[in-house]
Amino acid sequence: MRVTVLGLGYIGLPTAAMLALGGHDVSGFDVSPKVRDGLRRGGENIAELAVRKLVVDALETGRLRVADAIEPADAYIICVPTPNAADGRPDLSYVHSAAAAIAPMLKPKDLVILESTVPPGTVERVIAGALREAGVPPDSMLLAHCPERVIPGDIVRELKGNARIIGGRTLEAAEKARDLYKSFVDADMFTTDATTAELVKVIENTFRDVNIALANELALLCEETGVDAWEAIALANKHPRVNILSPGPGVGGHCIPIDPHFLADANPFITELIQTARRVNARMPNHVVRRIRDLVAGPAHERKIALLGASYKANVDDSRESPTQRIDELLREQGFNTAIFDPVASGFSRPLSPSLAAALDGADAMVLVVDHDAFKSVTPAEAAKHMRGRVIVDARDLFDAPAWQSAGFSVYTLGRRPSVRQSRSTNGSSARAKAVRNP
Ligand code: SAJ
Repeated sequence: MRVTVLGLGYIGLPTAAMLALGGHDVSGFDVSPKVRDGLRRGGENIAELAVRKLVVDALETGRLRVADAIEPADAYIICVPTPNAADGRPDLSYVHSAAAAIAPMLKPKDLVILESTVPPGTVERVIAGALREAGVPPDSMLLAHCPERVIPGDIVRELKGNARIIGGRTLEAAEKARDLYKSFVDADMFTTDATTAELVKVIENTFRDVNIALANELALLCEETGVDAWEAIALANKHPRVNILSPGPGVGGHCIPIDPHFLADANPFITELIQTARRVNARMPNHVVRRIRDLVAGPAHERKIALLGASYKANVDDSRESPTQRIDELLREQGFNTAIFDPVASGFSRPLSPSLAAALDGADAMVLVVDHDAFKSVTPAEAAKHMRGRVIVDARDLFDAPAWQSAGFSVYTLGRRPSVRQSRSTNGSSARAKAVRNP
């Protein structure tokens, strides 16, 4: 099939590459010239290495082209962002623009697939609506919603291996979309109607937000009671029907903190649980900052806090809605000086330190916000060489707290009472087996 992919971001690009490698003739378009140029230079701007390799392989086949304009095709896949507008509601203008842009080139029975995460009803209201506005009868086209489900960090494996929900505006649309995805999806594909598919996607991310909120609430509770939350959650997860996620300094990214609003805003009176979970997660940066304040004595304006990690989660470069953003803002509002180091993040709102040493130089506290693999090798000796103070705040349970304590640091790990001893050995083998924790 001739396929045009609109939006070459973290979903559109690997999807376009997969389709090309699956034998389709794919034209990819992105409104950003920077993105297009980067791809033409061999994908140097793609942070995830497996995705970069996939794209390079696809470009080499000649079946994936980066186009400077939207090209006519038999199938169009819309993978554009749906950010939160200033009023907190989803901004569907990119979805509308994409549908309006392809409208003049559509032929009867062309397939139009929306992959972007959207509030339920968007295919009908926005895509079919845009076609109608352009004088194209939506009933003459095959419209579908096939929500993306891949996790940044493991995109290539999940694109192939994750089951897909294929929601068609009609059964014919769903079946045709499923046939297209068959060229690279090596998992079950379930067909349904478009609005159900839209809802399912938002449910998935809401489930994750609520689950993380439970972990965060338990972390705060454990700090009060003196129990180690990481150990308690790991042990609870030994139950065959319990699977609690990990606490952390907040929930970031462009999906999990935003998508639950699509449900909550639909009816604020019957979505209390979803809204409460959002609040629990949104206040985690405040909790971390309160602990920093407790541990770092003296006037804030004479104190420097080094934040490790600026992206929204481990080993990804994306900084959207990153908890570090909020922690940094709160610290600076209180008068602290801050420095942020992240070896992988891009697009953070303020300049980052050029090196770990520069961030730690003269710092009174080091705060681990993102558990990048690169931070695992930070040692107490290295930190002590540069820091003025001896305070470590670990919001991800990455560091070996006893080792840092032995080296003279005060350590607070999220989910453990700051004053209790940090290591609890039960029966010789540590019950805090990190291996049982969720990824
Ligand atoms: N986080 C925790 N504790 C955890 C897991 C995550 O605090 O146990 C935090 C992370 O640090 C991060 C945030 O939550 O700040 C979100 O990270 P994530 O790994 O949970 O999710 P995303 O945003 O990278 O990807 C999610 C995935 N959704 C689900 O797993 C249901 C992915 O499959 C979706 O495709 C993606 O959203 C999306 O684009 O919608």
